[in-house]
Amino acid sequence: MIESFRWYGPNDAVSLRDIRQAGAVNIVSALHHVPNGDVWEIEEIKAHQQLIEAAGLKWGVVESVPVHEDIKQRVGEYQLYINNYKQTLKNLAACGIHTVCYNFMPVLDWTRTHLYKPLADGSTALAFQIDAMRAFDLCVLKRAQAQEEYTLEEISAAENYFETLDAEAVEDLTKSIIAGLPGAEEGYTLDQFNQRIQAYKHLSKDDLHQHLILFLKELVPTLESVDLRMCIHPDDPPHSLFGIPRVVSTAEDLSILFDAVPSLHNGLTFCTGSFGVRADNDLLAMFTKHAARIHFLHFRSTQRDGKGNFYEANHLEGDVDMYAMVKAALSEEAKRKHSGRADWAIPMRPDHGHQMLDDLNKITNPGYSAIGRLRGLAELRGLALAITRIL
Ligand code: DNO
Repeated sequence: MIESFRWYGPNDAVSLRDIRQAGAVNIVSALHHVPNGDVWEIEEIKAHQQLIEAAGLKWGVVESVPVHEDIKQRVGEYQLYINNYKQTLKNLAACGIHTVCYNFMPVLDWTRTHLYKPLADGSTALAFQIDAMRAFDLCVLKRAQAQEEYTLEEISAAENYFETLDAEAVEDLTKSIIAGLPGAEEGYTLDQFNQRIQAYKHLSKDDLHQHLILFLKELVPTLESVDLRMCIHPDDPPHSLFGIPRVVSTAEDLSILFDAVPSLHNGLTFCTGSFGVRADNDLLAMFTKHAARIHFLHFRSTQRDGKGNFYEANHLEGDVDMYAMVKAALSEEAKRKHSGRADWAIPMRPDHGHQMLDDLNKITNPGYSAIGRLRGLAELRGLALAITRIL
């Protein structure tokens, strides 16, 4: 596995030097300043790449080139945005970057209700609390259809939860959900958010699947001609929010997508933390089935409580069997190497980490402080070394 770390660019509180000291060799980054839908110009890509190379590191993975909402809904200027997307991919390949992570989550990227859940050891974790999500939907957003989509019990639990919040807590919750977590290229006001959601009222899950498939079918010839591997990131959390469909959450979703567009350039980012939120996702089976097209690994674990709530656990704890996942990744690499695949080494980043130690006193990107991820990487590195020795 190529040890990788996400870097948000020159404004990131975690510097490239910090990342190098964590032992990572590969950078996962994006041109966050380019507006969603615009072409990433070669000069811009090169300027970012030079910063990374000057620190003795390599920019090996883009996370993410965002997919414009028009493409997801297939409305408005979607054809222009698809053409721009292709041009961006060509430009990245021309600069020597051949792995691109993206997602197809409508409106919101990854979503949490609480960004600083205190843990027993004094560190903090990202968390998702279902009553908080529903309380926001029913009592803050006041989405018209919400009353029909939830059961009476769910509504009363959400309303009771809402009663416990003061104005500041309501604002914090709202911000956590709609202001955009790091890497989400869009944040909204309540009004904008409501409008965006309404735009999906007439789109079914099947429609969204088809829009994704059509998008990929258009990209494949470009991907193959410049040998660029796209890898879709699963929905996080892996279920519908606010009544909007999500189509990369389950084993069945993956089969639909990869049966329709079988090229190996249509790949997957295997995020154990996202898929792992569903108890009905058999992570190892999903990994094994699609192993050949996994071009990027996000390793982290979550702890579920069986009621729809979860928090992010330490990398080797929680519900994910990290030993099994690392072993599966290393076995896939060995298989690829044996068959002569040039891309046998798979980039892996420790995904998120707890805010801990000195980072508790710093302003950091939620989930992306240095020390929590350093701990995650160190633990994963040790696990991988031990498994390699016995494979
Ligand atoms: C969260 C990340 C997401 C992810 C995008 C991929 O930490 O895993 O921001 O990068 O959804 O497109």
